[in-house]
Amino acid sequence: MFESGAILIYLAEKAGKLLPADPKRRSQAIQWLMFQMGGVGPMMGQANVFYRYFPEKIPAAIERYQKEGRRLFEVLDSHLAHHEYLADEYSIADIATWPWVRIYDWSGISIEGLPHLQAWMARMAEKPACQKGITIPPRKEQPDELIKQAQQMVTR
Ligand SMILES: N[C@@H](CCC(=O)N[C@@H](CS)C(=O)NCC(=O)O)C(=O)O
Repeated sequence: MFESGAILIYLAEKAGKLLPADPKRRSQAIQWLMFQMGGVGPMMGQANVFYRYFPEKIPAAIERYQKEGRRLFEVLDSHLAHHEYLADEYSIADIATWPWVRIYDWSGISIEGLPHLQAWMARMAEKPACQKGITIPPRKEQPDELIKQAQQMVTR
């Protein structure tokens, strides 16, 4: 099985948890899951590549992906102003999105002036399962070693 969003849908269906059964609410959860799969993950991924890993510093590329990341954060913030979680109830959409958003600083994307996004991040960070999830797999490498591995990955 591959692709994190597909894996999350499979696990949610198998467990009967974290994905609403009602078709409309289920669709909302899947829409936000796809927002992460097609937007937040790839754009923050590229922000990381050009801001942190790529051997050549290309200001226009760094700016492009950081700006797009910020725009996506603003979409999340507006939505979260009226919803406690992305699909109202806590779901795999939040689980897919939070690990990306929480590393905003690594991507060089500001969360200043986005109070609803920040409040959602705090709600997520309070959950024991989220706290546990970010320790798996355990990080053995030092940050320098991680950067070296990422540099090799993006230039091969
Ligand atoms: N499609 C994959 C994720 C791919 C992805 O998000 N890769 C990230 C983290 S490894 C990235 O930074 N990609 C940038 C790149 O490889 O250029 C999934 O969700 O299962």
